[in-house]
Amino acid sequence: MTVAVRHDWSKEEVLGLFNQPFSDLMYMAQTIHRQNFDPNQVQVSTLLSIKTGTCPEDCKYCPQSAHYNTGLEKEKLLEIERVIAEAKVAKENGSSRFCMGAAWRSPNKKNMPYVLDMVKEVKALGMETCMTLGMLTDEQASELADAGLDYYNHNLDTSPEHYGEIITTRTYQDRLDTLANVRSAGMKVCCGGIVGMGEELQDRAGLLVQLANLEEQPESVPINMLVKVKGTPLENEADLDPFDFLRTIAVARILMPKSHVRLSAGREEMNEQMQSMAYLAGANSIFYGEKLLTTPNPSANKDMELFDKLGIKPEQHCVAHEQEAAVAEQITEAAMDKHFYNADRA
Ligand code: SAM
Ligand code: DTB
Ligand code: SF4
Repeated sequence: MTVAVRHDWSKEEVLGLFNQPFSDLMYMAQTIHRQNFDPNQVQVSTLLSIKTGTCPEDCKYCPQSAHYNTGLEKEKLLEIERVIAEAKVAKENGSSRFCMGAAWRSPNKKNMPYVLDMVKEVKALGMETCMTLGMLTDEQASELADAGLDYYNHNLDTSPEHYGEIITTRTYQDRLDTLANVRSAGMKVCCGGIVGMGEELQDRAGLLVQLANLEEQPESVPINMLVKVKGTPLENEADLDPFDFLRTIAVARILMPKSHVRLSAGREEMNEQMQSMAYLAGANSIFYGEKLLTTPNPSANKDMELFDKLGIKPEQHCVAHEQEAAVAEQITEAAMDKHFYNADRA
């Protein structure tokens, strides 16, 4: 069944979705999820920080900002051999996508050749590649696309209204410009945000409206629960009510029916029941492996145990899907040709 993807959501409509009775919202999200995805498959990505700390930006949630003292051990751009070795381990452990993140405002001229080599080498292992390196010019986006980068992650983080409370060193429009450069270079977009940063329901709705109303919706939508890191300005932020988190996932699923919605940072603080509810709400992607960029994530064993309990299987690499789809198309075409050939002769 096809679901129309809308790009004209109003904040009022989206607030209406959020404010439904919980059971109705979950039912709606799960129905849409099943129309578009296998509900028992979850896409699995592994993250690696390829350059850690001393970032010039002032994102209030981030342990890597040079503006805050979080005691983080900083690290220069990793050697390519180390990146390949980590990607191999991720692949052996069942990850289909390898996401490399750097604590940069944007990549500079000197870094680009190293980063492009990383993309090529990881891709040669047969994995999907993703990077998050900060803002990109259209030229940088094209270089990454030419090297074979599949996804670029760049988050809007929150609503336009709440944004100024969280980051002052780059604007919302800067982020939209990078997303446009990524799109026009032909890469897939991974874009989402963080909840639990003291925002209002209006802001969670506002973020999702921005994402859903992009000219093309992001293929991947990470919903991060704030990881409160000591030393950051948000370290003492009040916990978001878990049901508000689940509602955010469900509304993301309804607004972006064809996107993978990622149950992203914050899983270390969530019990199995909470994570299961997030899958029920339509989340179908996770970061896998015991570290995100700098903070802990549940161990791979723990995730596999939960997958087993729930009957969830990791989604296979998309290249396999693309190949299957191509073969299916050839078979259909051959069958059609035969049909029309016979029909012509009849
Ligand atoms: N420096 C690049 C940039 O921000 O454009 C890329 C790396 S940055 C760490 C990637 C994303 O991680 C951020 O946009 C933010 O959404 C998420 N993130 C960072 N710190 C987080 C935290 N403490 N809790 C949840 N998400 C976080
Ligand atoms: C995203 O939305 N979340 C990931 C990824 N994209 C790069 C990062 C989460 C980082 C959490 C804090 C840390 O580990 O440093
Ligand atoms: Fe830098 Fe990215 Fe952290 Fe912001 S989120 S401080 S840009 S590493």
